[in-house]
Amino acid sequence: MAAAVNESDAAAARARLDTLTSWNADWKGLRVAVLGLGVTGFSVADTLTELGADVLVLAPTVDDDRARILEVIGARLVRHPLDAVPSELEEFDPELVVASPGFHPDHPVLEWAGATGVAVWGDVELAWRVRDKVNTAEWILVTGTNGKTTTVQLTATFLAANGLRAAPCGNIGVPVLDAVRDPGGFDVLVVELSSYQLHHLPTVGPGALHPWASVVLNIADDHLDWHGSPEAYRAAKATVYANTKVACVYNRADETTMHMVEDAEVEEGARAIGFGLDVPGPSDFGVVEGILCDRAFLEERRTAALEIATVDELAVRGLGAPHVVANILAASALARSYGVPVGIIHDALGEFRLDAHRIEVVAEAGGIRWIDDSKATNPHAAEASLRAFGRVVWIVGGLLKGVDADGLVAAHAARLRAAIVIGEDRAPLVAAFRRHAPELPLFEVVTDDTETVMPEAVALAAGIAEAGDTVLLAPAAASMDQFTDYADRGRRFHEAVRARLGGEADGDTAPLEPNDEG
Ligand code: UMA
Repeated sequence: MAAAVNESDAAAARARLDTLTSWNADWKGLRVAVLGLGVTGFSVADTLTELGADVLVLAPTVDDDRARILEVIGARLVRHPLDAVPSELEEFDPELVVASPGFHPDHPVLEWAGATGVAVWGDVELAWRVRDKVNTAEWILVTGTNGKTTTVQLTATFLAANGLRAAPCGNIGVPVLDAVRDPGGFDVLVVELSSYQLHHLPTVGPGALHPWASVVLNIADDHLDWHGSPEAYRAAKATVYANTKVACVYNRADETTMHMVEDAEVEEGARAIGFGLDVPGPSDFGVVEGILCDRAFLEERRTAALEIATVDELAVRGLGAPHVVANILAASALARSYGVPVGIIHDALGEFRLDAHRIEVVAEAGGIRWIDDSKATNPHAAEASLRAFGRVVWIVGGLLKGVDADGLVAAHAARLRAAIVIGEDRAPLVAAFRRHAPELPLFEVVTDDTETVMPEAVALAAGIAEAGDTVLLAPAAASMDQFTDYADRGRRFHEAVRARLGGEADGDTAPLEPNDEG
């Protein structure tokens, strides 16, 4: 298939790539194939053409506006299903391939690159190499199975409250290259990294990141269909700690994250900082008698702690669910590593609001609370959500991504009033409920019509929920089988609840209290 591998050409190309560690390096004429033309591919093509590289973009589907802009900036576009290696790619003979995060490691084009010795980078590596375009910001890296986006937003909020120019970017939806090229410049980039992005990042050599601080918030099985095994998924996540300069933040309640820090090659002087909902040791963040505390970034940490906020004041602001408190502790550790005073963090929390579709109260009527946690796209996130409530009517299901939800059903069957199963992968969930909760009222929404899934689920829930119950949309699964994305799924849930309740819903919704029943 591929043109014969010319090893000396490949070695020469790699030697050249090693020198490309600055915006001002010689990128001129470098032949780069860009895989995918979503937000990432576009930011990569735009950057590389500006640098003077020779760019060929390969994509199966292309937004017309982006196609037009590519033409203007001088990048070539090949529309191809990419189920095999396009002949145009072989003729182009790239020195580098930059892959969008969604491309699976054994995608035919990436296998071709491996076989022919062509280097493959992700967009994050390219962004790191050209990070000196405007001014060189420090990078704080955030990954984990759940809570990434909230933690990135919290950290950036705390830094900004201290007068720093902080950019939340990465998997959160803003390509890192867009932040790096922002003409205003930033002091700190707070980068959310998915396991896909981490998979493509080297930990040594000229493309390796050297972050100021880094965190793996938690680890549970997710994206197994992409990575192939839990071990490969964990290995990708662990790379976030490599070369950290100041603080490796880990979750005391999740030993895997601690071992990742122990095994990481970090820079001299970098500290391991634990966070958790229990009492913190020295060098930790935690909770003492309802007060969130820093016992890491103060001289007298053996004997004293700094107060950040109380769980009660967070609960009043809808930030009291245990997993949200954990995210706040992690973000505080990251911000404190950069010198943000605890008083600033306290005051910034007063203004902070969770994004939509994250344990969002949709309505309260007749003593029944309707909660949208559509962002719970895997069992681990749904677990945190279920734990935050008492008696629950649970709307669950979608695409399970190769992950087993059996344990989740077994662990929470006792708190359920009923389960309503939606989505394409209903069979394993229904089987799990039959196995672990044979008496539980169980309903299936069999339609796959986007318009009717939520109205049907909500009608079933309204029929069975009683005063004091919570109807919880926490699907434990991805949404793309029936919805555009998790936000679309959540929005349709809101609409269905409002349509169902009409004028019944109470005007003011109560903030979430942390639940101590679970
Ligand atoms: N494509 C293919 N073949 C493939 C994969 C992708 O042809 O095998 C094409 C698709 O047609 C698509 C294009 O490549 O149009 C875009 O690629 P992409 O799926 O990598 O998406 P981007 O638009 O570049 O967005 C990516 C992240 N998407 C994924 O990782 C799937 C966005 O995360 C991220 O916000 C953005 O880069 C900026 O960094 C989204 C996500 O769902 C929110 N992430 C997953 C998650 O959080 O669970 C990992």
